Amino acid sequence: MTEHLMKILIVGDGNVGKSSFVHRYVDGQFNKTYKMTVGVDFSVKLLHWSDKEKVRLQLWDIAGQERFISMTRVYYKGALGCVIMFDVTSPSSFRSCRHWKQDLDNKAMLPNGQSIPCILLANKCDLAQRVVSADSIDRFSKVNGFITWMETSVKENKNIGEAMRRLVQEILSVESSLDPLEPGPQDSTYSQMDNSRGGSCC
Ligand SMILES: Nc1nc2c(ncn2[C@@H]2O[C@H](COP(=O)(O)OP(=O)(O)OP(=O)(O)O)[C@@H](O)[C@H]2O)c(=O)[nH]1
Ligand SMILES: [Mg+2]
Repeated sequence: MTEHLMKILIVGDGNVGKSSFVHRYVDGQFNKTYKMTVGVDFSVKLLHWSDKEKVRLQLWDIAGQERFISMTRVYYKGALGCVIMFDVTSPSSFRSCRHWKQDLDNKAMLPNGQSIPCILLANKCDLAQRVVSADSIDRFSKVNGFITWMETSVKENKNIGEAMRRLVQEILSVESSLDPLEPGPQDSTYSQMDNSRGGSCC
């Protein structure tokens, strides 16, 4: 059994739903009350990807305020994938995605120098007051090099697992296209043989 270890970043402005997303994905729960993240929170999720492969995800849920604190370079080190999230009822959180993507591309890259796979999530699509149009998200996603974008509702459990599967799929396909003689990103492992450790499971 091959186990792939992947460090995944979850970034975006404060209050867009990043911690809720991780909580829903890992624990299957949603909480209506907002508790601001300070610094970074960590979670682990184990996926049985196929008969021969497991994927162990290390999820780094980074506080929205961290973009202004210049700690992101430390957090991004060794990451293999990224979720950038905004709130469809907040145009400013959508505009910030450009800065989050630039910050990521400036500070994190694959061994071949390419930017790390990144998916754009338009969260809170259950809310009637949505103001960011699908057309503008689509254009923005293409121009700024996202692998794709998806509407999500953490509250209604819409597209949560789907979004993560799409990102993991992209990371695995990048991995298989990379030169096996090249060293992987620092502090991170693409794959390893190890059945011994526990963790939450899909
Ligand atoms: N209606 C609705 N509310 C949501 C959704 N996702 C999250 N929320 C709410 O939005 C608020 C903020 O969610 P968090 O997950 O704490 O936001 P965050 O992005 O982690 O914020 P920071 O930790 O400050 O960076 C909470 O009150 C959540 O209950 C959603 O899909 N729909
Ligand atoms: Mg949070």
